[in-house]
Amino acid sequence: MGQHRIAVIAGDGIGKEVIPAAMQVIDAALPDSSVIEWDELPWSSDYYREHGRMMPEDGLDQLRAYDAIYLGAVGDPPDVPDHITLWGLLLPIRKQFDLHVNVRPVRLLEGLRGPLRDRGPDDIDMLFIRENTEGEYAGVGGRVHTGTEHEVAIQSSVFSRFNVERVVRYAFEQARNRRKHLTSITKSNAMQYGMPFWDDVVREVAHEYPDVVVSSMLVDAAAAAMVTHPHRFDVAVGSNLFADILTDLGGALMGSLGLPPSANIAADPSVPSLFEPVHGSAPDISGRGVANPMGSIWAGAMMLEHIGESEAGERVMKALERVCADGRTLTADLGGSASTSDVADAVRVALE
Ligand code: GGG
Repeated sequence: MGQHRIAVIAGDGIGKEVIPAAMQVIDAALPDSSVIEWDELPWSSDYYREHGRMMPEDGLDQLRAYDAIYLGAVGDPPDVPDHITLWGLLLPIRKQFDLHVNVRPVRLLEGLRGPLRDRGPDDIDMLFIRENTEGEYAGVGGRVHTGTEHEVAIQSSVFSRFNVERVVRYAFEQARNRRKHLTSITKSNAMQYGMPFWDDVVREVAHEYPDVVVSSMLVDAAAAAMVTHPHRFDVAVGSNLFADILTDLGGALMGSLGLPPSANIAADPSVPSLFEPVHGSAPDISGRGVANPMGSIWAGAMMLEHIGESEAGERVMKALERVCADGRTLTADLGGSASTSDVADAVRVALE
């Protein structure tokens, strides 16, 4: 039996391509392939078509026994509606396991060209801390009078003091270990209840971190500033929806949404955390072996660090950076013509 048991949910679309490729890189970075015992779980839209649900009824109980969860992507539109796939698999895991923060680095790696003129790796180096269990994705609401001209849909945001406080504190801790600047993403002008509350909590927690400079930015202004003044961002903390959107923009600034990773961290360390690329299932390119595995490889490096294999995690990250700096083995999203397996092989060779 391996020292670490990882539940693998490759999921849908390109998840089924990038995760197996990245698993080979992770195994190669460890002393031998028995350090991690991978359990591949077929939970996905295919599973839904067969069983009428995205995972078994006791799926969450099964996952609880693992040291971490490694997830690819969910989504198989238009066959299975997106809210079924997300609410049937990823969101219940985040909520049930109290994966309170979603850590998303936004870094332009050396050798890659982002879309911003005259901006290099020194300008684009941010860390997003996304609130991950409530906010706009709390799942509170409903639809009534469905199908009639009186139809109404309500989707409420939920911000609890307990949760916002710990997420904001987590972000301050990260800022303290980086360039000591925290941007809090808000929308307190238009969302007059939840967001002034968010701002209050940020102000209160800030007293514990006098060494960290805090700025508050409206989400729309933040989107513009990430493009016009990316170097102003060090750590940013935002609600579930705001940081979800801004980190896709972050992926674009990195040169491709195929690159950013994401670590969903459990508040209770005895519960498995979940690691995934930021990107979705990309049905438009799935099945062709051309998807970029770098987001999954990077997420794998974060997972190695989390499970106590920091040295292997650092090796994976360095190898990934070497492949980007070299620039010869890149997938089409980064301007190259390499396949998924070419890139994974190149990262494996760069480990040596
Ligand atoms: N990598 C998992 C995945 O499929 N992500 C796409 C997505 O829509 N995620 C929603 C979220 O992160 O809340």
